[in-house]
Amino acid sequence: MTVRPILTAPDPRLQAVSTDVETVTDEIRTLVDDMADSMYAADGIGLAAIQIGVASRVLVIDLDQKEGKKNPIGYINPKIIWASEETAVFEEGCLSVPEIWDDVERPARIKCEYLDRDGKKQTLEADGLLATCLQHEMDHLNGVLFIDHLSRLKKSMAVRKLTKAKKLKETA
Ligand code: K2U
Ligand code: ZN
Repeated sequence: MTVRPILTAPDPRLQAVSTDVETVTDEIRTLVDDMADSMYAADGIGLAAIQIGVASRVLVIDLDQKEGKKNPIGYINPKIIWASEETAVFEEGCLSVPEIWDDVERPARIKCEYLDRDGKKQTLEADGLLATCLQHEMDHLNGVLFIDHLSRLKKSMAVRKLTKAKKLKETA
């Protein structure tokens, strides 16, 4: 059980483009476990490795957290292989963009290929919250935050709020 600190914007490390995992090793499985521990500690439902400062293409998502039951799924080297023309709008938030929530429009349905924690190739069809969360997390692997999808004005207001909050936290 290792909870690792979650980077918060503004932080240049969050703009890194993460690199593919060569081989799914015990080290990668420990990374997935640490990501899950860190996600649960922050009351999240998804987390990308870059959010704990590791620039590897690894995600963890758990939409099934009920009454203490945990079912974290690790997604290694995830790729979207198809996305619907139809879109859906969800109000998104992010553990790395505290206290900011806004609507983001994304493809409503996606097909995704990834390696599971045993290194086995998996294919997944997702819609609803899972489709949104997967796309949100895969944005992180490309150095993109959900506020990058907002209007210029909304993004600049968000960056100003985050910068002020970070300065206050650092001087407290
Ligand atoms: O990157 C993240 O922090 C993942 C989000 C999951 C998510 C974001 C947008 C749409 C669907 C899922 C967090 O784990 S969950 C949202 C959240 C944000 C701040 C505080 C608590 C929960
Ligand atoms: Zn996020």
